[in-house]
Amino acid sequence: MKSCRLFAIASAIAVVPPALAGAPAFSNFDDGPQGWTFPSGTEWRSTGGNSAGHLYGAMPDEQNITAGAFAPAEFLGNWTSLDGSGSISFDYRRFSNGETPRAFFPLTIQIAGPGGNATWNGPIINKPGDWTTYIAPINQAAWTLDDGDWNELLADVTVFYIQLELVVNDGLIDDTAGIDNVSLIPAPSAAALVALSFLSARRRR
Ligand SMILES: [Ca+2]
Ligand SMILES: [Ca+2]
Repeated sequence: MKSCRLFAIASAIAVVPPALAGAPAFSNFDDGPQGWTFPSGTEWRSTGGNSAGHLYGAMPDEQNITAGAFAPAEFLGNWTSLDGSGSISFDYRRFSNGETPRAFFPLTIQIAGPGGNATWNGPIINKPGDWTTYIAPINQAAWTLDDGDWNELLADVTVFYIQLELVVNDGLIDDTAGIDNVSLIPAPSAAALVALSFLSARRRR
């Protein structure tokens, strides 16, 4: 009887989709890559982030636009409850543009799953600067649906990718960039709430 119950519990656990269901996920990379995976050209560094560890990309010309990082399972799964209210927050820093930058791509996040795939583009960063926090709201208007259906995509997100390399170089010296503090936030971000309260305060005047 006991083993039957255990089996039932184990079966129930096995069919629970991987992660999320509205829970926040966060990576600060302070003690390692924290489950993120990346192609050559990207690496974990224990210092230099915002703060401590971060994911760092050093991208030679031959690898133009290939460095980036894939989120672990805790960021994946059913994003339906985030639609319209959740957001992705991450810190990005361009350390250097490398040799002879020829073109700059905007900040890029891609999500994909059985239901389709979509791309979020942020601002174009064309010069080195400090760590800056960027927010990608999770609503269809903020994304380009490259394939499939937005609702079906959010129902099962199996890929969440942040592009690190955004400079096309004509020279051989690497452009370098980093990401830190990636979070998936169920409710509007603190920054968005501050902006909203500021706007409503202005409106009240
Ligand atoms: Ca960090
Ligand atoms: Ca490059």
